[in-house]
Amino acid sequence: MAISTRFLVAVVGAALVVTLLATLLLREEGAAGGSAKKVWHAKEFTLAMVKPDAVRGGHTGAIIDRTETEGFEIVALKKTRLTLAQAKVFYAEHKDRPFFTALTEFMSSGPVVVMLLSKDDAVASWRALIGATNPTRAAEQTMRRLYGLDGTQNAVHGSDAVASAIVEGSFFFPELLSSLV
Ligand code: IDP
Ligand code: MG
Repeated sequence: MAISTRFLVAVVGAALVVTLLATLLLREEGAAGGSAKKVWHAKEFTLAMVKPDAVRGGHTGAIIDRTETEGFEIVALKKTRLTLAQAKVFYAEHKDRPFFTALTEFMSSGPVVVMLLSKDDAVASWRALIGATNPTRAAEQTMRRLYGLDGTQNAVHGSDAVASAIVEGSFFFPELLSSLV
């Protein structure tokens, strides 16, 4: 009898934990008036960076302000300076591109401000907010259009996928790796 009581308590306890998790992780999804369904949901992360040109230009404060206004939570933030070797690791995917030397020299030319950001759909929404890679082709009011100088010195970085955000997030904030995956 004692065992079955303990079993019952364990089952009820487990059910409560599952219900609590579901409340935190499930949200309604579906058009207004349409058939809404519950889907599993966890906030997404992205790695954002104020590049050396924008730090030098005094735009860090405006970029952070806009970041919060647009609903991103700043999970972690630091100002640091990449060595040339670190810039080469960070941009390793571009190592065979003609602009690799200019890019890595630029990225190690002065301090950067890196931010780990969280929001629903963080990767895509940050990319939309910063705009196209080349500031002259970026939409009005995007960060790159506002603050970018040219195709290399384009003011801001943003991860291009959730998988990249995890790699880049752990590059700058290795202590937070467990909260990213
Ligand atoms: P992204 O930053 O928009 O993701 P990527 O293609 O990943 O763009 O390129 C990384 C960075 O390399 C760019 O942000 C920019 O600083 C630089 N870059 C990209 N394409 C060119 C180019 O054609 N000429 C010079 N620099 C470039
Ligand atoms: Mg990229």
